[in-house]
Amino acid sequence: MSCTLEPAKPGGGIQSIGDIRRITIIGFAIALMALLGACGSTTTSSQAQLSVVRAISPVPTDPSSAALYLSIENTGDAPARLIDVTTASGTGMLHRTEISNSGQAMMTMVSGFTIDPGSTLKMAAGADHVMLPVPVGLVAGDTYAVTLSFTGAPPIRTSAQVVSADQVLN
Ligand SMILES: [Cu+2]
Repeated sequence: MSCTLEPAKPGGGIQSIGDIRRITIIGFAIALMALLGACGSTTTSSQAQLSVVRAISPVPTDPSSAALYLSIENTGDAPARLIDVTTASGTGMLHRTEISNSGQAMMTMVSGFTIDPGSTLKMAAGADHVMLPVPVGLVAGDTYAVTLSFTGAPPIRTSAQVVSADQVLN
């Protein structure tokens, strides 16, 4: 959307040069207010509003890397895209699990997950997930910090809960 400056139309009844100057200034001020108002409303009316509903990780089987299942809700009116997940230990990879023609589950790396307005991105075992480096020695009940980066929304810092493996299956 673009902002257009409407030409100011000073009214009739101009009596002198002084009046013309004053009307021009007032007209400019009104046009400027209209411009700012129009631009302000276009930037605030359409944006993603994200909240992390759930962030769980099964106890890592590999000591320094874990799967992370996020649920992220978008209650805004514009889409956002999760493009990066990091921990203090490094950057994760966004994975999608696909079933091959031979019936095998295969993980493919993707560049992001789009979260449409009014929808929730629900990662799960055997579906969308994040694989990421985590602190060594995590046990059920621990938490670790993750930073989620998006296009279309500011980053979110949250904490992932480490749970027993059977708890991620439901
Ligand atoms: Cu994976």
